[in-house]
Amino acid sequence: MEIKVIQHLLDASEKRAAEIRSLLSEKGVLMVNLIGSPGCGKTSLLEKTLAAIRERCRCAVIEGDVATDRDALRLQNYDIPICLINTEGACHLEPMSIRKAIDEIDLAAIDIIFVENVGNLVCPAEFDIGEHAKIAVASVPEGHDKPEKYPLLFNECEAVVLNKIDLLPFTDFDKAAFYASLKKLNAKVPVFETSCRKGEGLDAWVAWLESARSRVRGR
Ligand SMILES: Nc1nc2c(ncn2[C@@H]2O[C@H](COP(=O)(O)OP(=O)(O)O)[C@@H](O)[C@H]2O)c(=O)[nH]1
Ligand SMILES: [Mg+2]
Repeated sequence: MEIKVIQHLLDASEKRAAEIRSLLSEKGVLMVNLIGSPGCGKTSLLEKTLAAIRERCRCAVIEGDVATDRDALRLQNYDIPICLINTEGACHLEPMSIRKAIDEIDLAAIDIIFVENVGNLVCPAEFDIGEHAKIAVASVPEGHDKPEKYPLLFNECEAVVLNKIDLLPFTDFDKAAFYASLKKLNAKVPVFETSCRKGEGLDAWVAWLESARSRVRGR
């Protein structure tokens, strides 16, 4: 009996996520879901990406945070709609709160919605929030073994950002090992090596976003 109730909840969540995705697709709005550990550089990546793309694409951000509005405040100078979801302890975002945030955004005036999910490599990977693409954000100081240790995320994602490459000389990060384990999980996934600190590697990532946005628009 209990198992049935849990299944109903999951079905409702999946249904809601599918509704969000079809609404966004109908409006030609791409939604990407940035997932990575605390401190890997998700907000820094958003800062650099918005600076690079906002002249060409109209952007909005949904900020998922356990507590505080710190990340949302960091993005306020970009003059774009920002919806903050404080999960009050929950370790991931869910479609119900994403839907509420989306209903606050004028979709006709937006090309890309960026979601910064709660910093965590496990739960956010398990939940469909209606995004078109999950993006795994990894970073050099976390170590090269993260794809193997958190296979669901690296298996499900449409792109990987490997951030903090400026720190390669100071760590024992083994790029070959990182790519080898990623290949086993998700052979064709594109990887963008970036340094948000130095502003490196962002052009290819931004180009990928723009082509993903064109695909959603062309549907
Ligand atoms: N060295 C280095 N530090 C970075 C880079 N990107 C972000 N950081 C730093 O990493 C810390 C966490 O970044 P933040 O964007 O808040 O990560 P988030 O928790 O994933 O949103 C901050 O001190 C950033 O300045 C990078 O490419 N290189
Ligand atoms: Mg952040």
